[in-house]
Amino acid sequence: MPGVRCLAVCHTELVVRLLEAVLTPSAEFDVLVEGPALARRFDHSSFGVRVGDATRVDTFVKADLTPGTCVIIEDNGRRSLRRVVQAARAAGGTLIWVLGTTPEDSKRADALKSTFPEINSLTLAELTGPPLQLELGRSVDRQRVQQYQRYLSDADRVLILLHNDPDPDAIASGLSLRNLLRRTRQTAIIGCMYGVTRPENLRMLKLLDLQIEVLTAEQIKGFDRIALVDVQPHYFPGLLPHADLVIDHHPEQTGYNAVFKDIRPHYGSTSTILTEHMRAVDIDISERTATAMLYAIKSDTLFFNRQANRADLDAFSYLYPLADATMIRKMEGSEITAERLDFVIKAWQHGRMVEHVFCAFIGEPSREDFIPYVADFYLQLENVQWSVISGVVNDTFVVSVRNLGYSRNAGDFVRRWFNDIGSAGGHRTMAKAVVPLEAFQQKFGTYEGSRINQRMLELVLAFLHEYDKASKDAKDPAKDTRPPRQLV
Ligand SMILES: [Mn+2]
Repeated sequence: MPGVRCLAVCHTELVVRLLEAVLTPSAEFDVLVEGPALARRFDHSSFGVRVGDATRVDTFVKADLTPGTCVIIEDNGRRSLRRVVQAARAAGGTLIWVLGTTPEDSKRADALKSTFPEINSLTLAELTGPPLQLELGRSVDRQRVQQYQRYLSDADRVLILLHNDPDPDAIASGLSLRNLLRRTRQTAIIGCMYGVTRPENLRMLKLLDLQIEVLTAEQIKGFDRIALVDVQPHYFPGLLPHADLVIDHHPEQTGYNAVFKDIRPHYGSTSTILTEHMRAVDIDISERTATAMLYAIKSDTLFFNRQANRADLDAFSYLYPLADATMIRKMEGSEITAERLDFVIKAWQHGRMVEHVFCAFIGEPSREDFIPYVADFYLQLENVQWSVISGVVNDTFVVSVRNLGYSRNAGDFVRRWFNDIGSAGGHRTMAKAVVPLEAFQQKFGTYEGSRINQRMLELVLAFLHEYDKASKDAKDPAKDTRPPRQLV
């Protein structure tokens, strides 16, 4: 329940403890009690405790109640319940649950609903299972989605902007948001500054009959409202100091303002966030949209091998029956094209295999995606545990690393050598570094062809041996970032 805050008005320790068990640590949880005696029982708890009169509006105001706060009010059978609900509403509360502890309470809750139709009721039994968490999260999502839907509804021209060379997650997120905004390809453009290049992504567009417009900075500025999905405004330096809506699963960035944003870095894909948005407002998800989103979740999480969590699995299982599985298989069919085969052969001819490491420099491919493709390819070869493929694209040195079952982390390898001269990052099993060729040459020496590959192999082996050594003598692993001396 990212970003969910709950404020509970409680009268008994049992209910406070139950709510704590159900809500923390995923939600921010505060308790409001009437007297200091009850409050003292929670002196050393992880949640906030306030003492105050819950029939007073200012008690809720002081507790920072906002329209997005989930207010849970324990029904203790007293007549003051109605006044507590009134006070919470008057203080701006819109998401209100009345928690009944006895069977009579549900009748009282029904009576209360005739005055306040928007309140929800809840029983102790419902409290102990996951449905509560889900329901609270969904209510917050619903409110959030309805707000941005309203905000964007009167705009003439809406742009849904994606990052360069959009991947399946960006494409599916664009399509999903267009559905959420109830717009068509005429009234909401899905666009980017540099179009799709990877063959499998082009194939996805073709199979799903989707269009991504390529736009200039000038054209982008001409839209009434701009929403970004799977990317944040800092990605476009100087272009978007302000955005209307940002939905993304990459780490949150600063330096821009957005009217609405929903950033969830622990999610495996932006499509997962948007699946939750669609479910929260009960929108019909078409087969085409479900197919795109399912494929996106699968590919962004590498079928759950990369960072993924419960939410990704939930979204996946929700979309699965709605999607066209055959079409996904067509999109996935790892396309062997003639030009890819050229680089696979080149890598085989010039690469080297040492200690289960396959290392190859493939020269200057016309596109960057040949490099990860070749890296993936050689990880399938028997005895290969690390595949390290490098190449030069537009004066940039690019390295893709894949590993399988080796104890060392691929992300650590690229950070170890390339973090100081370019961008380097990744996970245990896959990583990538992109550095200016000049910076690479300054740090590691100026070489050509097979000598570059020799140097890369040295870096890999040095990294792997450094680890063996460190784990053997269990010393503080020396943080020497100098390149290793060259092997002869
Ligand atoms: Mn993504």
